[in-house]
Amino acid sequence: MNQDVVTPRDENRVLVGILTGSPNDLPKVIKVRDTLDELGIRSEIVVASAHRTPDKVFAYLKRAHAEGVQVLIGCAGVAAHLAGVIAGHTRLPVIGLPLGNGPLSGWDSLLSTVQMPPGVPVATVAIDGSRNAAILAARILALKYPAIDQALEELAERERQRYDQSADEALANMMAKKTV
Ligand code: AIR
Repeated sequence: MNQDVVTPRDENRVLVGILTGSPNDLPKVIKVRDTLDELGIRSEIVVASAHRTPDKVFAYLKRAHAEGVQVLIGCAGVAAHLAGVIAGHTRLPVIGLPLGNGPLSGWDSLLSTVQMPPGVPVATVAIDGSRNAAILAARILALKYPAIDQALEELAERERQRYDQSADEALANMMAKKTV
């Protein structure tokens, strides 16, 4: 088995390919997969760098096209060209997740991900915006898959309930969770 691929948990087809520039990014990138899991969307994570292992990026894209992956997410820190390079090699929608590593706290990765030339878009989420990267991928997929649209509605309802609590209720729920 390829050790660079973190395999998803369910048995459906992989719809989202998540590429990330370094194994050191994984703690943040796992959160993308967790949110996709929450929505019932199968994904896979591949460690591949636009600078250090470009051939691996291209090999993955070839496989992803062949296997019917529908949305790609490129995650990287510092000089973060991964999402842009991916977007230059596919017509699939590409989401960029700039990571807040390094001495510039993610400003470098934000700008190098978002400032794409006309014709090669990367839909860039916030620095370390792992959850939004996943939800944006789900919204794209929801145009085609009603079950994902339904899962997004249920997620939104859970969020509504969470933010609709009074402070007392929220504290009681937090305490209850602590004692479980
Ligand atoms: N990176 C790797 N190849 C190209 C880039 N931009 C990024 C990784 C990681 C950062 O460089 O995504 O966030 C530092 O990588 P490392 O492996 O030195 O920790």
